[in-house]
Amino acid sequence: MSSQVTTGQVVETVGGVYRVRTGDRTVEASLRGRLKHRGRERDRVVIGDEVEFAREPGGGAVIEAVLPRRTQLSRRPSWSRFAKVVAANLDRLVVVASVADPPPSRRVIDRMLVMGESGGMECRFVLNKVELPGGRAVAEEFAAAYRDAGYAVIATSAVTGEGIDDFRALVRAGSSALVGPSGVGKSSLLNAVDPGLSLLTREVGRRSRAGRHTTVSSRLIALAGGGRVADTPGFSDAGPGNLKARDLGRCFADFRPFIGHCQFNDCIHLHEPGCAILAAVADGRIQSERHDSYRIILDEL
Ligand SMILES: Nc1nc2c(ncn2[C@@H]2O[C@H](COP(=O)(O)OP(=O)(O)O)[C@@H](O)[C@H]2O)c(=O)[nH]1
Ligand SMILES: [Mg+2]
Ligand SMILES: [Zn+2]
Repeated sequence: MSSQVTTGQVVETVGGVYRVRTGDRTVEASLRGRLKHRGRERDRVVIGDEVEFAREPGGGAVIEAVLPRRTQLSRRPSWSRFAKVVAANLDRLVVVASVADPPPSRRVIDRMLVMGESGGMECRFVLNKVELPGGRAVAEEFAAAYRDAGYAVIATSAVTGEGIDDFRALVRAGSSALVGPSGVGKSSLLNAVDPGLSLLTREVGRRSRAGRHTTVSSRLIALAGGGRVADTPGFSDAGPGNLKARDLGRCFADFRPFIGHCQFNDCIHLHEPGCAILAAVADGRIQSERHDSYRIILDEL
């Protein structure tokens, strides 16, 4: 008797256990040793992955195949040179910074935007803590710079509630991952949208409490009122992952109109004569701050 194959989405991984949502049920599954990959990727199975699983006679379920990924979120653990895929098929990456405490860094914001672009996600930018003294001016400066670079910006305060309606509307559609330095207010923003989540704030992370060697889970959290957010512990927010140098320019939304117009096909937009990107930087159509970030990230690839 052959077991029946069903498709579902991985919503939680803990060690070797995968919780798979199918219809309105969630089943616990293990992995078939010889997993079939319907897409090109050969990575491990992560939250958001669409999988085919079979029910076992004993009542369990086994994941047999992973379907092609629409998007992927890759991050580099602080202890490694290499990026790992931590979530698949998310619709968007929400880059979160704060106007102060910690202050926003264009380098850090740009790296995170590259992370989202390289994984095929829609990128949004949230600037939190706008109610702090001087916050309004910082918010306006950053909002103008990033709007100009092609990224919509939402200014928020988890303390006063400013901008929370816009943030809620954003995360209620489809699935999102929030990324940003610790302390900017990611957990606070999600708690403001859905108080029932009771996420720990001040980065009393599950990892730091549990200790380095304890197995921690990754989850896709369903928000009350709709939308899902990825919760992936234990990763530094650094680095665009295993991107090829020649693909980096495309991960800058403001560079894209100029790509393909350089004199040389293999131009990497650093010093080459006839470079359309450098020309756009020279006359202000691309911000030099953005090209500075490009140069720094390219250097690391
Ligand atoms: N002033 C102010 N503080 C905030 C705001 N949002 C969060 N915080 C505080 O910033 C700290 C870090 O918040 P948390 O949500 O843990 O940040 P995370 O590390 O990004 O998840 C906590 O002490 C929060 O109370 C805000 O909008 N304004
Ligand atoms: Mg947090
Ligand atoms: Zn060029």
